[in-house]
Amino acid sequence: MIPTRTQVAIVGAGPAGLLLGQLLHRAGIDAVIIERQSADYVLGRIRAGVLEQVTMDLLDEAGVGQRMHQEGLLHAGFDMLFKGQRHRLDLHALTGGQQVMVYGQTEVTRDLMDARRQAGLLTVYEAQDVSIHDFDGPAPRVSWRQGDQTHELRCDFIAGCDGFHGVCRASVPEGAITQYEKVYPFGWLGMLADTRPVHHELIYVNSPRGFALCSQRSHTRSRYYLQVPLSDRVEQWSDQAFWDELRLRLDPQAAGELQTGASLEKSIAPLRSFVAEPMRFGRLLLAGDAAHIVPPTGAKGLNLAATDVKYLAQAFIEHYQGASSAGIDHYSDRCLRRIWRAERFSWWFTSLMHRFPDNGEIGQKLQEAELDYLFHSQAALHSVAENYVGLPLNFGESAALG
Ligand code: RFL
Ligand code: PHB
Repeated sequence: MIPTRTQVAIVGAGPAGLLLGQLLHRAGIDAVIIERQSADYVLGRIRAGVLEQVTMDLLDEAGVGQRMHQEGLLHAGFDMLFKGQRHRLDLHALTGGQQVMVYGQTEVTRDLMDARRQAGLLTVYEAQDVSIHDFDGPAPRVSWRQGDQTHELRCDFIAGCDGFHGVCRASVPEGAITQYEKVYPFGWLGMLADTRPVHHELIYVNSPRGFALCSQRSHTRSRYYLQVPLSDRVEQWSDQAFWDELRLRLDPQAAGELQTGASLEKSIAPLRSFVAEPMRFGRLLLAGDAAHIVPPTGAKGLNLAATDVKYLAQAFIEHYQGASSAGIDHYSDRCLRRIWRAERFSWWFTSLMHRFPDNGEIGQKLQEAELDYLFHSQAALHSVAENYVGLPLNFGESAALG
């Protein structure tokens, strides 16, 4: 039975929506999730792979961290390959002991879906024509269709967790929102394969042929990416063509050790930097990709979605415990500070590692000079490492830093 009223209506069952649902449930707050796709479709999207400590902590707090700790891979560093040579960036040493967790977004989503099912909580999948109403007043509503049945859910708040192409941000009147956007002139072609990863850590590659990334999902499952022109179609790329091009972008040792095999999935994702300000409009609050997109180079997208959700859950809990509405009032400002820092890092890392068609030979030389500088400067290495593992939640909040 679908209720007609809940406290928080969550639009979108990606990691942001599911994590918010779980945190609210643990605090005794009622929420219904409305998702456009089927559960299988959501689980079939291969996306992020790297979790920051803040995200790991939040998954633990939500009670869904168990499998991540068993099956996830802690990484204490990664390699950067430029001018044909690999250099290791030691995250652990540079950040006083921090690491990142390699654990796929698909697995995070599966863990959250399982927890939701076990708790008997409602997610409406395959909802058509989802619309949100009256969020600028005291009684917002969400409506949708399923077959020839129309449903309406009344609520106190709407959490817009419906990703970049969702309905929530699009429903805000144009004059009430400012959007900042940069679209990069290339995409990432990703491939998943049941082959032994070429290296035990990630390799980020700057090559005159374009960027490449060697990532993984387990000791037996690899995830690789190639920078490709936006005009490329995934059908143009046979598995063989992918492996051949990847080999050409790697150093001789990695190229020699690369294990190839049939792809389980291949897809092309465009790269974009995007921020919508503010993130709250009356009783509608946006979180995750609905409000911002980073190019995936810095591995920040899912982690930012998780921190938005942390702040949003705290704000709702404060509100319902009758303590204060300060969390809701300050939600947008609190998130945006962290978001812009991650946008800056992701843009910088993308600019450093990709081939930009208009920058020519000098562009390549300048990138190589910057990479060479990076690996000879402790200060520069430290800066990359602290951003990659994720800046502390209270970064910049001390009196000294303003
Ligand atoms: P999602 O995952 O897009 O989920 C939104 C959900 O909303 C649903 N939806 C609707 N539901 C109802 N009504 C509507 N009108 C709706 N419209 C949409 C959608 O079906 C979907 O289920 O957003 P969310 O939850 O904010 O999560 C964000 C992350 O998915 C995203 O930031 C990351 O995947 C980004 N990302 C990475 N992030 C990292 O932190 N580390 C990484 O290593 C990393 N690698 C990546 C990435 C993204 C990539 N792609 C494909 C863009 C690698 C790639 C290649
Ligand atoms: C991934 O494994 O999908 C991945 C890892 C690191 C990134 C982006 C994507 O920076």
